[in-house]
Amino acid sequence: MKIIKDKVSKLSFVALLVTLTAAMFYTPTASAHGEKSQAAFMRMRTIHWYDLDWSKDEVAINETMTISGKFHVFAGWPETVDKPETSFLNIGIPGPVFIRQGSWIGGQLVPRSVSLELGDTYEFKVLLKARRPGDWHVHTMMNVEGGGPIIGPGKWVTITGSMGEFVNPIVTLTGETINLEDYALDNIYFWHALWYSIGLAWLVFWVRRPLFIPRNIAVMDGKANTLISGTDRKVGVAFALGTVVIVAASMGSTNDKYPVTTPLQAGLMRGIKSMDIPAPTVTVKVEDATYRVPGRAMQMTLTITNNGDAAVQLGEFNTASVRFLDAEVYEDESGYPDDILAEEGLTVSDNSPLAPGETRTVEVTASDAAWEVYRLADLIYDPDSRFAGLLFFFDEEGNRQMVTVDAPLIPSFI
Ligand SMILES: [Cu+2]
Repeated sequence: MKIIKDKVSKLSFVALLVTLTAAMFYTPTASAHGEKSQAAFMRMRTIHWYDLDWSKDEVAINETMTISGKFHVFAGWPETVDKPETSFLNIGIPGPVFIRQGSWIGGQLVPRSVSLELGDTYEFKVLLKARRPGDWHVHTMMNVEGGGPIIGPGKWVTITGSMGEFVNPIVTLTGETINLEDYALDNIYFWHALWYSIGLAWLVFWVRRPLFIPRNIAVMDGKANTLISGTDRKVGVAFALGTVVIVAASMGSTNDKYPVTTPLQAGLMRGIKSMDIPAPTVTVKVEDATYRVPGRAMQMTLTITNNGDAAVQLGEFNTASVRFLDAEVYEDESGYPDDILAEEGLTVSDNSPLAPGETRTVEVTASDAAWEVYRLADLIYDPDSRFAGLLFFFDEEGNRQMVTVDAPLIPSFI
């Protein structure tokens, strides 16, 4: 009976180990990053990305491309998300398929976290170097402490060539040129293998005897003392001492080999320069807003007042990186990703130029499958179902003004 129990518990242990190992090694290639699963209110009410430009659609290994544009930090930032006091400008890609060679906000290099001000708009640029061939969805992204990664729009970029050719040379502060791609790789393999085998030896030593159930029975019977022998104790001490000796000795030799080291740099940069955008001369009041579930359309009643000196027309509504355009007023020529560009998605009940000094109440409809495909419509199931976005007005000469809107959204199921 005891032998059978031993066998069963050993078998189940091995099965568990195999499952865990398999789970660790099974890593299928991810091509997108769950951008659609991020809560709609996060994408609509935090960071608004616009005027984006992916400099290339196809790039060879070792070549560079840039992503540049602007982002507006929404003044109606949700209460449930920490303010962007510690934020890091990032790129959302499936693993290190590119390396980031530099990123800039307002012209300043930002290798660290930055503090962003609500209501401000910033210009940014990220320089990427291609590392792994394939088709990748490349997103802008802002990591906000307490808020998580806030994803921007993604565009497919193809990397060609072979990963074996990728190099990442840098000159260290001591004047040595190294290739970061394979620097000290042998050492890394060695240490992983060493600690892995020590761990495995430790496991095997304990696993080759009766496991959980027989040991539990022994403890229940008051025979716990018989479970650990003198040899077990000696082996335990040998493992402990061995570990300490290996760590101490290798630390000594590492310090000899690399006398100058500096810690990884971290910290917060404040006072990042935001854009000087004159206050818009157009004001917009959202009278009401509804989302029609069957029509995949959002309807807003807006009262627009033009306090400027040129007539304006509404050309674009941008929310969560989905752009709804009125094709008669504005056409996008930037090569913005198709799936989040509704070229004729914006309908305005009266979009004739609004003269200076004039006020007009209009019905604005933003309709596109993107509401469902990008799961923005999920917003209506939020306890605080508000929508937010950017409205762009254009005058005759193509001058643009940006107005933010932020209002409750009422769903309609008929
Ligand atoms: Cu993606």
